[in-house]
Amino acid sequence: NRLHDKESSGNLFPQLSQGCVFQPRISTFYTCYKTHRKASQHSVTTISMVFRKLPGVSASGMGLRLSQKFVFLLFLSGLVTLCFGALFFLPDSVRLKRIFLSKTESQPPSITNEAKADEKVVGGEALEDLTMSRSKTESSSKDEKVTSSSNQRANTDTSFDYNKFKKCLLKPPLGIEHGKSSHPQTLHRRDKVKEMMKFAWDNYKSFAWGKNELRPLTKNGHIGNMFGGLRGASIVDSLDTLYIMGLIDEYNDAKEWVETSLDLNSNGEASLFEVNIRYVGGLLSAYYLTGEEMFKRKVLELGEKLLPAFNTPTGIPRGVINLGSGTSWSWGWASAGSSILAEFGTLHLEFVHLSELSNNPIYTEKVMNIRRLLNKIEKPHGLYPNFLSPVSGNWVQHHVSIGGLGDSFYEYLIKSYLMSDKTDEEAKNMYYSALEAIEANLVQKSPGGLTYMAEWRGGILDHKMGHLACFSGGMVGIGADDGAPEKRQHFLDLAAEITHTCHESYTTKLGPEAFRFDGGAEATATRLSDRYYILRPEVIESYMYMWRLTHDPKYREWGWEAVEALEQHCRVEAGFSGIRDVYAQTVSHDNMQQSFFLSETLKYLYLLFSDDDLLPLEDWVFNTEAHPLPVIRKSCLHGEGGTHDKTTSE
Ligand code: DMJ
Repeated sequence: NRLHDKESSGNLFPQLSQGCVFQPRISTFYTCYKTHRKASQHSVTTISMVFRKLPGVSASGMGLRLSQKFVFLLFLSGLVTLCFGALFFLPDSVRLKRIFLSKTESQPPSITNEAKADEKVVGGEALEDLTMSRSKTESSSKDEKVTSSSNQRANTDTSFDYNKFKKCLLKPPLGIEHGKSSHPQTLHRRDKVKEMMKFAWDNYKSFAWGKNELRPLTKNGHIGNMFGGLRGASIVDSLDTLYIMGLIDEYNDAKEWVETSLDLNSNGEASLFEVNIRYVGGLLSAYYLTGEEMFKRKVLELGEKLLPAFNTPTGIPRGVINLGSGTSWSWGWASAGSSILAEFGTLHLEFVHLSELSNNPIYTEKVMNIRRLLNKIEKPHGLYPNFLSPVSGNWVQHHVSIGGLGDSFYEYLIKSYLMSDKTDEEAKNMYYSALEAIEANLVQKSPGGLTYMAEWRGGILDHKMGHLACFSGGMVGIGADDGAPEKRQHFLDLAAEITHTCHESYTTKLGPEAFRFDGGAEATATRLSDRYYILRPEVIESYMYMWRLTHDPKYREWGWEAVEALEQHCRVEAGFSGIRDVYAQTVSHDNMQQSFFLSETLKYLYLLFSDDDLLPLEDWVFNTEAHPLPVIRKSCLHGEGGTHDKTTSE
């Protein structure tokens, strides 16, 4: 420790400091000392003066030799410790790691091989693999401060009254006739979307049953590394879509799989965000729509496993959690061990429902703590940057985006307000202030007259919009009504303009991952690497909301264009696949049927061609993976209430 101390080194090694830079590690210092030993007897004398301070070592030659052995042994043991420690930083797939650290093995070897094979495929997955690299900042559930006063274990009281909940809805969830339109063309289009869902599902079932996603070209399953060893992402993501489409045999198969095969005792490393939006969101929706107690049991069990991610000095969760051990860490690519706004800011809806179902406030406390910190912290120009330190609670970089890394945080502010039956004033205020800052700093008009949301890097605008940012048409739309009265029409116009811009980016009927508005570009991708389309829903999501809000027929027409393009470019023999270049004449498929295609893209299309009484927006709020969650009417749920008309369909 003394050698470590800069001040002592300055006093003790005045001469050595010229030939041998002081090193924090004793081994490095010793090597340096040996090199200089012969050249400088003076230094040796100085060193011996130092070792005289170590117990049992004299300044004599014998003492020096002993000290050399001592230091050498120290060096050796340090080396061994270092090598062993380095094992922790190797990927789980490395054999050495599996041999030495069998407890950290997260997947059986066969799965590891499969995941390895998966790495070769390009597209969205390249990012997925990259995202799983670790950052240096890691926490264990045992050694960091627990920020909640509640019991960390979510002791659950499962006495939630489902029948009462149903009575508190204003309308029947599936409408009078399952949202069936009386307009023949609309009905025909909706049937087509249902057929697409059945096709996507049947192929998943035939070739990838139980795996996370289908690889439609190679006709096999994909596991990936986002879900911590959990399986069946496409099944859990599809439950509600199958149910609302009336694909009841398929829904029953999915339900049976969840009951018998969804194993929550996995010990892998998961994205807290992805597990929350897909698994927690999917199971919650399935429970609320069907009343099956099994879904509630599963989701409460899973929710409890996510709690240790919040054990950080600020209570801001880290991005990755080991579902078995509760250890969490930040993404390797996130600067300085930071957490991502769109990840820790996209938990609110699901966690409030976990508290509702378990009658345990701990989940709400966790997300309210995040809210408190974000509300309090100083915001550059009123904007929320994408990276925040879970240790200091400060912003790490001033990069702001309504697309990737930021997107669903804003979405969850307005949806928290709507889901609270418009009682959560704090969420409302945060949303409208954020929107004001976004309008003042990010919303731009292109030379060609297109409205878009640019990205902001420390005050400098990047004139690009991601496909992900296209959800914002719908978001601004659903928030329009509750804004200041003089701004309502303005918000609706803004929502329509953004949706129009996103439609413009679909020049070939499907749009690229990112498009630009500089160098003469008008909503087009200028880089080859931005031209892929991975079956994302955001543009169609905005069509659906804008249809519900305005009933302008153009939104249904635009939705139909997308259906035709999906059929033409993405449908292959065994499912639907993303494509690598939306501008290419010859289509090249990425061999992935993303689970969000079943949960979001096809669900939003189906709703677009349904009447508004299928999942009415007065009663339901869609999470960011399109899983419908009911509005919580506290006074009704916990009082005498009940407005549901008994004559309605179930
Ligand atoms: C989905 O998993 C969610 O919509 C998420 O919020 C963002 N990206 C994908 C779909 O593009």
